[in-house]
Amino acid sequence: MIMSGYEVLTRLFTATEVARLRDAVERVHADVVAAAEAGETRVTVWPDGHRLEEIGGTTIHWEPDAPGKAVRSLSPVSGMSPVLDALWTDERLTGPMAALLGVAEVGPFVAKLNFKRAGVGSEFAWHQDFPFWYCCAGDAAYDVATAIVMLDDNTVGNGAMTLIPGSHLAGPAPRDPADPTGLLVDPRAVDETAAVTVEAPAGSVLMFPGLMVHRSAPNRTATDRRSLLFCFQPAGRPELSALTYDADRLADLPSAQISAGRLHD
Ligand SMILES: O=C(O)CCC(=O)C(=O)O
Repeated sequence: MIMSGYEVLTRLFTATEVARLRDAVERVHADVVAAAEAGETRVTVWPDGHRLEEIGGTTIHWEPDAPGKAVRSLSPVSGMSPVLDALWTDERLTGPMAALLGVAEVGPFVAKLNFKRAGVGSEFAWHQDFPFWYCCAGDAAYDVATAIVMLDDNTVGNGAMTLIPGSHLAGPAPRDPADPTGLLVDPRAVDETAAVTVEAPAGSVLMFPGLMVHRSAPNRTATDRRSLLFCFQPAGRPELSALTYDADRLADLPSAQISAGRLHD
């Protein structure tokens, strides 16, 4: 685990718990979308064309290419469901996350829902979670890690997570000069021959640090692939919702330069 940097806890949650979590997630989804339709939202279009809509402190990230409207993700979702909030103190998550971060006690950074709906759930390109968090939290972003609770079986066909084991050890990766957000990893710097796709049944949990290089493919199947992403940090630090995104901080991180076929900072 130390070298590979990730851990898969198979069927950490029972089928009954998964059913309860799915209900909670769909209720939060319905509430947020209904509030967005009824109220005034703040719309942001990211440089990659993705449309974000904020309502009541939660941001809806719409699927960029779906016919009709489909939610790609909702974030943050803390405080919207007691069933989801209970995960922040569930020792099955906090114990391994504290061990992964090397601290005695962990607390919340942000909770997010990814929907990857049947047929329309789109790709997440190669990235580390770190640069976005660094733009918000500075060096504290080094100490954030994610537990993905799988609410449906994860398969290659529905876009299971693909990781580059050990990639976290190399620090912030060179970023893709062709990506207008400045957040994605340069695909030329990714050794895809080392990639591992994590197929696991619903109720399993995948844990990894913010520096892990990862992606996920589109969901080409006829069923949803929903996930809860709980991002933990050492206890007592401010949550992401209390911080402000400052894109200027990206200048501190490596950017890619390719010359004579070699990649360097
Ligand atoms: O849910 C997925 O497939 C990808 C999640 C991810 O990489 C992210 O939300 O940053």
